Amino acid sequence: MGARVYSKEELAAALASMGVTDQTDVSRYGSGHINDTFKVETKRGVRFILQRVNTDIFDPVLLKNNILRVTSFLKSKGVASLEVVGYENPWRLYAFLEGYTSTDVVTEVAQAEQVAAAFAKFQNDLADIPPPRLDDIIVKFHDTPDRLRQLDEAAAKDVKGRKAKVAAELAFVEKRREECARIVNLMKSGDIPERVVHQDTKINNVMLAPDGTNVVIDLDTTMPGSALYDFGDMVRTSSAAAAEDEKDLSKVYSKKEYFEALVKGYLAGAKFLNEAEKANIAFSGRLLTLECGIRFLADYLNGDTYFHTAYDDHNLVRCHTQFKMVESMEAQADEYEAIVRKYC
Ligand code: ADP
Ligand code: GN1
Ligand code: MG
Repeated sequence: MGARVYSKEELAAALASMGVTDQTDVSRYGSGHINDTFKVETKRGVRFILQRVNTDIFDPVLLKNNILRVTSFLKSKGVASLEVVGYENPWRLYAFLEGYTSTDVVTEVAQAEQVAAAFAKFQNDLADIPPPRLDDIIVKFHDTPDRLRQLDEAAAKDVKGRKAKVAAELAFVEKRREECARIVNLMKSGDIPERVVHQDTKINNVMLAPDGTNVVIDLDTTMPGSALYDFGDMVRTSSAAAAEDEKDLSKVYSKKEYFEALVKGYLAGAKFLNEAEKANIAFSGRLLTLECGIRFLADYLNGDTYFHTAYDDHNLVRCHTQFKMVESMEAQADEYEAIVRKYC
């Protein structure tokens, strides 16, 4: 889906509903695939992030409730997080995190360790959020077999006539179908516990501070799930040598030194993991990356209705990088298992 265009009046009305009338500039911001995000400059010199929640994907009422619960709980603990300045569905206004940067690819080893530490801390910080259980904002979000079912459905419908073009990609998935249920089965059996986790741990969902005190953002999918969803999805972008939409696949692979930094940073903070979780740390990277590739492929077949795209084959390009990452992790599986053992 290409970016929706908003009129100046529409943006001004949204801002006014949340008490801001002195904006000097409102411009598109960031590279998120889901919401519409704007940076707001004001006469006072204070900056904000204005966001229109994607209501095709989220139930805005449930989402607002979860976000307010999570952010206020973190605030009560003194944890640096997103600060909600206004929330008038489907719009919301966050304080601009000044002095932080955001990136789509890891550029140095230390960054990977810091990002992993930030997500381990996030899971620790939310472990004692008071009941009731947070809502399942997107049901079966990381249920990989269900993502396979959605891919099968998209291929069967083939609404855009794209299926013939992706025979190799579908065959790639087919070969790995069996292993897709491993984490959800371990959750069903109770071997892997449910925890409050982020579920969208890509590198640009962390704001990086020069001193490494990074802040986790994009809290929309913070809900009950497996800790491994977070670690696995982290490996997907934070061990990657190139961007998620790099077209030159020779540049795309999982970097062992970044993976090691992720394991080190995550395990130093995630002391709560049980044996079944630890045993599947390396596997989770492969699985969550495969799952994301499956989602890009399904969206491509569906005619690009879910993720924001900038050009026709954007989702297919993203699918290719994810599958290349999976192959790279498969080729290094023994080394990655050894790294996990070293830090466990
Ligand atoms: P999406 O759900 O579409 O991914 P995000 O909430 O992740 O949207 O926001 C998109 C991008 O906007 C982020 O990757 C980050 O670069 C930037 N961003 C979001 N919130 C803030 C904030 N409070 N301060 C500064 N930048 C932000
Ligand atoms: C989306 O919102 P964003 O861009 O941070 C998606 C993630 C995917 C990611 C792939 C709610 O994340 O699940 O892993 O794109 N978020 C949602 O880049 O579906
Ligand atoms: Mg995001």
